[in-house]
Amino acid sequence: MTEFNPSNIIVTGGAGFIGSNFAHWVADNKPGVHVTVLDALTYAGNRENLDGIPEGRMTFVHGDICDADLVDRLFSEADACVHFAAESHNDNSIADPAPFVRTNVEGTFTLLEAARRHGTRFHHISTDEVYGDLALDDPARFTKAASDLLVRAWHRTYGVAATISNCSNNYGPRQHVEKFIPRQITNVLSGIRPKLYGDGLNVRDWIHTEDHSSAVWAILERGRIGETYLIGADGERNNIDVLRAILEEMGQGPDDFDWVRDRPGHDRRYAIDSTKLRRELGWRPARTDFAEGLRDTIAWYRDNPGWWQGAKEATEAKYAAQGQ
Ligand code: NAD
Ligand code: TDX
Repeated sequence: MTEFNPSNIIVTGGAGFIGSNFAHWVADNKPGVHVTVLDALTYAGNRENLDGIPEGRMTFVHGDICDADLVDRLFSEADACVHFAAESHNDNSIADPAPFVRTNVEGTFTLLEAARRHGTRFHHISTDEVYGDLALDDPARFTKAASDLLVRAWHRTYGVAATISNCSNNYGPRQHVEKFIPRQITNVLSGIRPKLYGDGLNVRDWIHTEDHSSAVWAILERGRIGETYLIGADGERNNIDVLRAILEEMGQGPDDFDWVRDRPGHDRRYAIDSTKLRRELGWRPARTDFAEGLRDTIAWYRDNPGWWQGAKEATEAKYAAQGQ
């Protein structure tokens, strides 16, 4: 197997949750690699997420992945692109799907065209939800699935050196307070009762974001071109168990939460079989102790109130208007 050793990679969406964790992971683990973050700084992006990455290891470019001229210029100087930029939140996609179509579909198309022109190695970050057990009935899932298909077509038709990974639910530091785990942690820290959708029995397969980063690197370096790899760490848990673990860790009672209106079309269960990734590339998750990962995540939100307090009020107002 020939290894691909990039020295200058573009990380789209690198000011968001998973992209910023990946940029830090590269800075910490791959000394010879320079990262160019391309991020539009939407409500979900935060320049501070990249603080601490040494100068000289990273360049930040504030821009849109749909900007073909900008993308073309960046691709002319890079040897790989890892594509995290997306509209990522299901509840938002139900309220307003337009930005999802634009960023997830048109944005991915714009990047693929640049990869085709410049022969750039391309890794597309996708999600387990594209394999949801229902029809493609919510816009977040639909637009991510559409972007996966574009990547496959650009590989098969134009020979773009692309790989895809579909990962399970991530958790860890710097995740937006709209998402399940940070929402509940910051609710408790703000004196708001946590909110559980539906019957609380929906299952998600949790992976620490550091393990997602190491898996993406393994695929970029050693993955077979044209292949799709599933990333997961055997972390299936239902929502009420996760919530009760948070409550216990934060000194609350097991019933100190509110039941709220369910998400329309709420997927019952996501689960990932990562055997192919483990067998072919020898990848193993390192942060498999969920209780410990949760403790560290709670500590991060407790220690960084300035990071999340600004977004908290607006997020809760939006949820309240939806009865959630
Ligand atoms: P996020 O919402 O935290 O971050 C998305 C980032 O993309 C933000 O920094 C935002 O500013 C940027 N962005 C959005 N539109 C852009 C545009 N048009 N141009 C440039 N930048 C733009 O998302 P996340 O949770 O970090 O997810 C990242 C990727 O991982 C997504 O593709 C998502 O589908 C995928 N994924 C997420 C999970 C999860 O559990 N969160 C699981 C599997 C896969
Ligand atoms: O307040 C809440 N209460 C609640 O019960 C919130 C915000 C969520 N939930 C439930 C809904 C889900 O069953 O928790 C579960 C997790 O919800 P989210 O954090 O919104 O994640 P999910 O919908 O599973 O989507 C995630 O995985 C697939 C990512 O956010 C997506 O980007 C990824 O594509």
